[in-house]
This record gives sequence, C-alpha cells and structure tokens, in this order.
Amino acid sequence: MPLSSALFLPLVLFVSVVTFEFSLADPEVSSAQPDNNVRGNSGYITSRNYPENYPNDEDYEVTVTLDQAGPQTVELTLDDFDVERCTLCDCDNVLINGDGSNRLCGVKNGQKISVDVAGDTFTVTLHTDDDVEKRGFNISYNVEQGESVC
Ligand SMILES: *[C@@H]1O[C@H](CO)[C@@H](O)[C@H](O)[C@H]1NC(C)=O
Ligand SMILES: [Ca+2]
Ligand SMILES: [Ca+2]
Repeated sequence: MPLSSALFLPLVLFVSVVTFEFSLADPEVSSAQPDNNVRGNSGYITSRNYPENYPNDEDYEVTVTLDQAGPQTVELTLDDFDVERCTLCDCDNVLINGDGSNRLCGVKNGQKISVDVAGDTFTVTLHTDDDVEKRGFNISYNVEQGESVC
C-alpha cells in the first residue's frame, strides 16, 4: 500500500539515525563508569585507567572496605604517584577520606602516609580539572594496627 510505505520509510530512517547516534556516543561516557572499590586489609588503590592517564573533569572516588571496624591505622605507600601539580594542589589533587588539609599532587614515589580509620572504610578521591592528564597512582595499603577490644 503506497500510504503505509510512505509512513514506514521515514520511520526506518529515523530509527537508524537514532541507533547510529547512540553507538557514536557510547565510547564517550567515561564519567558514567562506576568508581573502583577495593576490599580487604591490604591491597592496591589505583586511579582510573592506570597505568594509562586519568581523564579530565571528574571526581573519582575509591572506597576501601577493611575486614573489621576500627579504630585502626592504615598505612598507605605511594608506590607510583604522578598527579598534575599546581600551587596548593589546586588543579588535580588526591584526598584521603575527603580531608582537605592533606591534598596530594605532584610526583611522590615511595612516600608513606598513615591514616586513622574509625570504622571499616576509608576513601581515596582524585579530583581532576579540565586539562593536563597524568598517569595517576598505584597506592598500596595495609592495616597496621587494630585496637583489640577485650
Ligand atoms: C599496582 O602495583 C602492584 C605492585 O607492583 C602490581 O602488582 C599491580 O598490578 C599494580 N596495579 C595496576 C592496576 O597496575
Ligand atoms: Ca590543569
Ligand atoms: Ca588536570
């Protein structure tokens, strides 16, 4: 029937254009990827895409869940750490437990940081601005001391 095919053809064109746009958009949704979560009393915390460069314009939060609640001390070692450096770490920066008094940036291989953890989780957040992507980090951690409660 001429009328129904006249309606059908534009519909097919419309659907294929929409499908094409979705497949084009797909690889660009990096900020929609889930954040990385880590479990256990020791392990590694890495930035997105490590050892490839991290992306611009995001807050990437890794939540580490330990085997028990605290209070306890966790030792972090910055085994590999390369984050864009600006004065006061205002460009890209890493916060442990959201603690703005201890912003990390620059190249800091081998540095150790002790973190007091009250509960059973802590977070490592990488904030990035709109340019200069670096490799990011591979941080090892282990629970150093737990307070045994009798
Ligand atoms: C982080 O470093 C450890 C120790 O060198 C290594 O085994 C691990 O594969 C690294 N993680 C990534 C994602 O490269
Ligand atoms: Ca920048
Ligand atoms: Ca940057």
